[in-house]
Amino acid sequence: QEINILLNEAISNNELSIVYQPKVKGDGRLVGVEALLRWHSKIIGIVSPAIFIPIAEKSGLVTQLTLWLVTAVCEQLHRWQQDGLKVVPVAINVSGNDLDQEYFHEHLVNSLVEFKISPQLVEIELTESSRSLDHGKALATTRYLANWGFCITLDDFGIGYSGLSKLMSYPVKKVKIDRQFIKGIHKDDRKAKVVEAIIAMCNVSHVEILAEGVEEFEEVDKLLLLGCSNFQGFVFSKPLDAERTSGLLKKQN
Ligand code: G
Ligand code: G
Ligand code: NA
Ligand code: MN
Repeated sequence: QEINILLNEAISNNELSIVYQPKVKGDGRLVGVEALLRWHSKIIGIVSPAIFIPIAEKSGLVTQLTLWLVTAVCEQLHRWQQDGLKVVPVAINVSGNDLDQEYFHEHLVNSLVEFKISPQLVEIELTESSRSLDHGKALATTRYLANWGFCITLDDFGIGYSGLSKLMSYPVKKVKIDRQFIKGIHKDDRKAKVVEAIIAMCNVSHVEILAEGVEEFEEVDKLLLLGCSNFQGFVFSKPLDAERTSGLLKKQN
């Protein structure tokens, strides 16, 4: 496909960038950020990751993108630390496809070592890709990364094929409840009940919860009542470029 050919050159053409979306407590205190890819193609303009990530997952190109992002994030953390900023953990999205690759975890660890970044500063958000997977290998890679000290987080929890089984068998520290369950939760009793059940389940296994896609303060209030205390969404902040993220880090110092 044409997009694949262009995407293949995006890295060498310097067309990729990263934005960071804050993760916060109910009072707005910053607890982390999620790194999100942006692609500005010189030929077809801005392309949303919602379009190009699924294509890259099908072609296998996604792992090149992930590894580029990992290196760029480690470089950024290194710069922030050199500037004397108090950094927060940066989450990266890792697709099932990445876990399938032979040397993925070694590349990840090598980037950390190269830039002298503590693994505690990198959170791995596992997203479910549609491609069929080698489950044994994915589990082994995830365990390897957890042993290195990376925080393992289940992304988009509640809408995937294997969320519950991963919650039980993977070394999971955190769960991000999919925004589908969050939107309008303050006026939808069924959503509230489902989220309450997810929270109860996570409490049993000492897994931390974050609500994603929070767009209204009424949702925040409801979620706080239900026992969720970590949030990400437009009501707090959109994804920010590196410079604005630096500004945010300075403010919390
Ligand atoms: O940032 P935005 O809402 O436009 O992202 C759209 C989708 O693309 C989301 O599902 C997000 O998780 C995904 N996405 C963004 N950046 C990355 C990335 O670096 N890797 C992967 N695998 N997915 C990403
Ligand atoms: O799938 P993932 O959780 O990685 O999705 C991250 C994407 O969600 C980002 O691209 C971001 O733009 C988008 N996003 C972040 N906050 C909100 C929100 O409050 N509402 C909606 N609709 N999308 C959001
Ligand atoms: Na994510
Ligand atoms: Mn998500």
